[in-house]
Parts: sequence; structure tokens; C-alpha cells
Amino acid sequence: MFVGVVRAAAWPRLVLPGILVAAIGLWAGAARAAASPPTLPNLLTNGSFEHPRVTAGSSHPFPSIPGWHLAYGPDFELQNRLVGPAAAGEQYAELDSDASTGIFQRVHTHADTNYRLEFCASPRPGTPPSDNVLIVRWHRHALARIVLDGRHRSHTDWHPYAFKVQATDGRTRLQFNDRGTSDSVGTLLDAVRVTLWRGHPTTRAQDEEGHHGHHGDHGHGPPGCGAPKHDS
Ligand SMILES: [Ca+2]
Ligand SMILES: [Ca+2]
Repeated sequence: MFVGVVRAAAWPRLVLPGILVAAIGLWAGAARAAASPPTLPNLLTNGSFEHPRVTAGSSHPFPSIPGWHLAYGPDFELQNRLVGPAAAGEQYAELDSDASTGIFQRVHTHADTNYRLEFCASPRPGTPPSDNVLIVRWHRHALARIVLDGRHRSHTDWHPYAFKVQATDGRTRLQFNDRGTSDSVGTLLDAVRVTLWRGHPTTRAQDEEGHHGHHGDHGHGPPGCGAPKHDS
């Protein structure tokens, strides 16, 4: 029920590298021109972590999952509404299964082409900021360091993030690292999308599961994560 306040407060917690500040500036400029946003396909496989399927209300470790590779850590942990709703669909990833985990996907890109990267992150409910440190890397460069506080949360608390990124090659490595305390609970990740940047940065295209909420406030920041009515 405090979703609006939380999202507004989320931005100052970001450690803002230059590229993110630039992305926000471009966003505001482009949003004013966005009249009829196109629907753009997600270039990622399994960006919503819906596969393999996990029993509702539980979690499961996997040695491999479609689309993603393990950079470090013991395995992939997927959860199906274990600690609250997903940001999209029914499932999300926890990047601290039995230990902190890094996952990556190689995205088919074109050199000198701009893309939009967006995702939703939540702290693990009941855990401190030191447990929820997420490093985002694009083409082996750190794009953002995100710290979230789950201490006063009893459910998932999804925060939307979006970046304008550029590819320099035909394949670009997108990686998410949990750099919080390695203790089996930590950063939750969902709804990861990479789409062509076409000057319509407020577009929210439907993902393959079709469960994305519409943010409905074009020009006021990144799209939302999940449906607010499920967050209470
Ligand atoms: Ca999902
Ligand atoms: Ca942890």
C-alpha cells in the first residue's frame, strides 16, 4: 500500500554513475515526444525467470535455466511467489541461493546501436541493505550499484530501473551480480528486458507472459513493476 512512496524514494538510494544520469536526462526529453509507442520484442531469453516452472509458494535451485549462465555462485534459485508477487508473471530469481550469485546472458546486438535495458529489483523481505546489493554490468562495465532495504518489508517490494545502453559488438554480455552478504538470502530480480532504443523510452511492451502492468504515467520515470493491487 506504500508503493508510491517507496518508488519515489528509491531513486536517491541509487549510486548514480554518469551513464545513468545521462539516461534519465534523455528519458525526460524523449518522453515528451512519445506519442504512439511501438511494441518492441525483448531480446532476452527467459528475462522473466518463468522457466523452469517452480511450484507456487516455493523456491527451487537449478544448475542451469534457459537463457542465463552462471558467472559465479552455486546455482540459480527461482521462486514462485515465495515471499510475495513477482514483478511479472509468477516467478523471479533470488541472486543468493546458497551463496551470492552472478548471472549473465549474451544478448544478440548490433555494433553502435542503442538499446534500452530495464528490470525490476526487490530486496528480500526482512533483510538489511547489506544483503541486497545488486551490481548491473553491461558489456563488462559496471552500469549501476543498487542497494535496497528489506528490513521493514513482509512482501516483495519491486523497484523499476531503466537504462540507455550502447552495444559495441554483435554480442553483449548483460550480468547481474549479488554483492551483498553471502548467506542464502538476498537480491530479487525479475522482468529483465532489452529492447531496441527507438526514442520511445516510456514504452512498456508486453512480455511473453503478458503479465506486465501498465505504468500509466508516461513521462514520469520508468515503468512500474507488477500490479499495485497485489502489493498490499
Ligand atoms: Ca517473472
Ligand atoms: Ca545475502
